[in-house]
Amino acid sequence: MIPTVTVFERSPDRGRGLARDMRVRWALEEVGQPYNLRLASFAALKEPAHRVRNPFGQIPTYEEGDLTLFESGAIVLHIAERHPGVLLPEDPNARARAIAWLFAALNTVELPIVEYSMATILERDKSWYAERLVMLEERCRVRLGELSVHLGNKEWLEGAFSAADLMMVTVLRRLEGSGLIEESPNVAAYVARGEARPAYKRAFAAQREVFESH
Ligand SMILES: N[C@@H](CCC(=O)N[C@@H](CS)C(=O)NCC(=O)O)C(=O)O
Repeated sequence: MIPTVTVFERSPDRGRGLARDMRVRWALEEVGQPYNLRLASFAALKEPAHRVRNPFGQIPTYEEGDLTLFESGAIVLHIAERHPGVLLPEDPNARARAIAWLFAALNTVELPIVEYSMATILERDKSWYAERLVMLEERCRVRLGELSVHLGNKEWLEGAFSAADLMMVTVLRRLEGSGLIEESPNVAAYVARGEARPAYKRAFAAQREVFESH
């Protein structure tokens, strides 16, 4: 069954692949699963028809037969579980650790990154912006430093490339242009390794194509 993914009709990131549908597209490309798109405007996301798919009126959503999912983490985990051994290790303990890292990407690393990036978009005109930015940058730096120590010379977070890396790389990419990633060369190299994967490139090109044709 071909799943359908809801994505922005005109992504506010202007095709830079920072919207959260990129994770889902990338996961689908890694497992070789074709998908259909449902393009939505910001207004359409807030309509009751979409809130049935996602109560919070956001992208991405994922429909596959009787199953409708929201939350990019849940969708990526679902795709990974549907394709054993591709995006999650077969060994139960290694698999549990990869899932822990997937949660860490979303709950521990993405949190300060989203706060930082939202501030740079929405709070630039505030009198306290500069002071707050320093604090938010520092919070990101702490997490990046800790991630850098864990990564060390490893290629991926837990053995082979997994859904955890896919999620972590997309989370880290939200700092693009801030200069923060480059402060940790092994983290920068890790992001570059993710971006070099053929499945990533296909997903990136597909989301860019939607932006350019709208
Ligand atoms: N935690 C959610 C966050 C989803 C989210 O924030 N989506 C953004 C795009 S990346 C969105 O739809 N924004 C439009 C809005 O909130 O109106 C997930 O990971 O799926």
